[in-house]
Amino acid sequence: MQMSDPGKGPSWKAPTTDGARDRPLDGAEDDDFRSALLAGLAATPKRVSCKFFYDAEGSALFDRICTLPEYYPTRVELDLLERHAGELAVLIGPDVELVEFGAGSGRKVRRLLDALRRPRAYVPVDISGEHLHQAASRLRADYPRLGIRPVVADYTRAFDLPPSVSGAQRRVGFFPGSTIGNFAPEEAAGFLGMAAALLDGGGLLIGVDLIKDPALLHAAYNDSQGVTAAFNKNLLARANRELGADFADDGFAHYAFYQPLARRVEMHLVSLVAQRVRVAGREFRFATGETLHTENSYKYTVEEFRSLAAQAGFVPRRYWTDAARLFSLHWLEVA
Ligand code: AVJ
Repeated sequence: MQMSDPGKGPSWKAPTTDGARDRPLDGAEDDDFRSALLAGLAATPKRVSCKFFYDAEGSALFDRICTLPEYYPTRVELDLLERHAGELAVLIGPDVELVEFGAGSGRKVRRLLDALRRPRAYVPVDISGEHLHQAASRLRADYPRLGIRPVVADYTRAFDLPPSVSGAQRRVGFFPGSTIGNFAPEEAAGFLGMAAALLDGGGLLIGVDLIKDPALLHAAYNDSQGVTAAFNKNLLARANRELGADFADDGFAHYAFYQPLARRVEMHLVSLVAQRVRVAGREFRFATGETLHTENSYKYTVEEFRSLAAQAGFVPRRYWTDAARLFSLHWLEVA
């Protein structure tokens, strides 16, 4: 596995397109869907960042993925948060400002907030103002004494946090769901280095999906109800809705597989025929079998992840896994 080069140090820099040939354009220059998709379709092999999955339709499909019997990460992580709530509260300590990278559905952060003693503030960081607004208003009703301070930012890049609220003892990051798996290991090290700087004096609670029997990974990304396929194909439907593209829904197949050498699940949309597609007034050709690479989801062993975190400026403290060792939750303190 290509761990980040320790000689490069953990300091965060925005990922460049260097070495991007074999991965989606995560963190590359293009922030908006139009320019990112146009650039990704012109590249060889074709690719687009998985961050564009999450329009309203895609977010709803992702919420359904989280309830699927084959998709263990959500279920196992929620269970770990509940099972170890008491220990988490002790390790994390009272009066914290909780910074969540990405505004989720709120289920996980509620479980954590309910475990903590007198959490002072909740700072969700998300690229979408709409997600932030929803996350904030849902929580405000149930946690009236919690300061809620949404920050609109792309956390795959360097960004600043507002000053801590008064009374907060330390800043604690929360990055659940193994979303870190969307970064290549060297990018993950960069993200962790940036997080360590933001969370100086505090720590990070992070969920990390584990290497396991590929058959279980395969099932998790090829569910029997076809929800993951619909989630993947929604990217094309989104291009049709927003960019006047003319992707044919039956022209592409969802294809997801675990690549044990790269230690990642790859998702692709495979062209079933030779075809031309128009996107925002430009034409692109797909050969039969050509793919648009839409996502990587890297998996780790517990020890690999702890050493990655250590290289990035954290002291790995406790971690928890389920009995079947499907998923892990790590408490990291800033060195
Ligand atoms: C949100 C990135 C953690 O990689 O498992 C679920 C996204 N993709 N099914 C994952 C996803 C297909 C998910 N993450």
